[in-house]
Amino acid sequence: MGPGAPEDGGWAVTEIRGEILQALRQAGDRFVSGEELGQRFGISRTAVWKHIQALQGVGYPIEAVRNRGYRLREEGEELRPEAIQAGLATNVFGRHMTVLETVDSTNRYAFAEAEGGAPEGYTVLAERQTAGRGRRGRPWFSPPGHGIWMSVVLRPTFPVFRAPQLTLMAAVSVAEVIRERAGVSVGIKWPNDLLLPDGRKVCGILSEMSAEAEEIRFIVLGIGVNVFGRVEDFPPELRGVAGSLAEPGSPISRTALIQGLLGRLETDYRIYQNEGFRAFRERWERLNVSLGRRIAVQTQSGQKIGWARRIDDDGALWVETDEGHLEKIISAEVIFDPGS
Ligand code: BT5
Repeated sequence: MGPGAPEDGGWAVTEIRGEILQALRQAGDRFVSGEELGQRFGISRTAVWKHIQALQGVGYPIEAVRNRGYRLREEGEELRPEAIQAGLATNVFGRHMTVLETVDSTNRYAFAEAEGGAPEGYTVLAERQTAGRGRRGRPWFSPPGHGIWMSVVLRPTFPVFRAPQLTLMAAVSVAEVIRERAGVSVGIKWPNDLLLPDGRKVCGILSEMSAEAEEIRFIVLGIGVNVFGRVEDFPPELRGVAGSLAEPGSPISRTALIQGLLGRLETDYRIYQNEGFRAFRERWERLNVSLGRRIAVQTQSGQKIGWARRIDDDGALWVETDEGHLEKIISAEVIFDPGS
């Protein structure tokens, strides 16, 4: 049991909602009473009802009937491979696909499948991740039904040193699709974050690579987008820094977003392979919220503070440091507006 508010019986919110869903699935057509669920998870019936409402809000078709309890109907906006593939305009991306109810990490799963020979474009999606990962071992919060937790296997022929640029390319593709299909003006924070207009992070991208010497065997491109969620749906440490595209219950279709993402990513990946990041630079500049900002960059060789000045054809960020040097940053953590 993880830490949590007392009314949640010590469970983390994301865990308990996943467990409630699982219990309803197992019950099939049968109604499960709030009392039974409450006893099972050590929480009150009111707390059960609160979680059910949250799940309904993100699209789970749960019937609630007085004196009988709850039942999960098997339709609605769950992620289903047939529905996603039916509207897919791609040749390879998403043509092989696994959609899981629960997984530790779609990146971990896709990586293992790629080692076993999964082809380029193979896509893994999950309704929830129990150990979603960010960079440097950081966790990625991935509650059931609230987002798009997706990984795509790539088998590029370009050299290892170009791999980080792929994340920048993906940020452009994802930002454009979100703007077009969800109508939210997200901006790109170099290198791998998409931010809402108020600065909260709504999407993170994590590419993980398997390489031998200078040759890439494969890359797993992992994308996490918070689609539905209110402030209180995030754990306390993420409130204020994380945000979602929409409130639960909003008429955004995750299926349509995924179709859009896979389509745009496939097209852009082809362009990138032929022309490199240069072909994306203008699109990146239009979407970026980093340039002109005062930033702190944490690189392997230490911290530097200064102004983000420009991005070059290789996707490197050029920073004018307070010492008066112009430095080229290829990989780093960036903090906006650091205190002095
Ligand atoms: C990232 O790492 O932003 C990359 C996240 C990639 C997640 C996807 S989901 C599908 C695929 N499978 C995986 O296992 N991962 C990928 P980073 O820049 O290190 O940011 C991590 C930090 O973002 C954490 O330390 C938190 O502060 C914050 N964070 C965690 N969960 C978040 C969320 N859902 N929304 C916004 N911020 C979050």
